[in-house]
Amino acid sequence: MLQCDDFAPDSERASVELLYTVTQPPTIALDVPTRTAPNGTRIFVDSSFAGYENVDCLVDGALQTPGATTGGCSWASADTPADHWVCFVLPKPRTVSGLKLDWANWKDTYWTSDRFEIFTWNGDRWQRAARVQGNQAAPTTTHTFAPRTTDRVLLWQPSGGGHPEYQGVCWLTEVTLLP
Ligand SMILES: [Ca+2]
Repeated sequence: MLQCDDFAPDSERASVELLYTVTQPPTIALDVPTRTAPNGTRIFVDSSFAGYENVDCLVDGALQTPGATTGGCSWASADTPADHWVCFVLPKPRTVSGLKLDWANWKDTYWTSDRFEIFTWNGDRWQRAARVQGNQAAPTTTHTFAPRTTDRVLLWQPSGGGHPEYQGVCWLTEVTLLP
């Protein structure tokens, strides 16, 4: 609470309440099982839903067909209250200015995550590039930021940040790093 005398001829004081939320950059361990995509990008995830371990599908250039199976052509995290994340470790640094995210479709719904953040690695620590809140359901959502050169990009979904009707998962069919 911040207060000061506002010098008005009354007994009231001007006051304003400031609330801060301090969020630490996520701590992730890149020691989980990984897959290496044909383009040399290594992909790490926090977890996978049973039957949805095929993380290569996130960078194969192909999209799931709505109404068709989601198996094999989409990756889903486990359905848990934990934070979920996908980390792309590139073969060499490149310019990245955003992510284009193609979401899985199931039961006529795009399971677009509601809240997530995008981080890039500066060689020493994660730097927040974008924070997304209230992301609307859509086949594709695009999130841009000031271009930077990096060899690691992290899509990080905090606990409960999934689609409002499926908050415990992150479910994607393709992730494109924008140059
Ligand atoms: Ca794909």
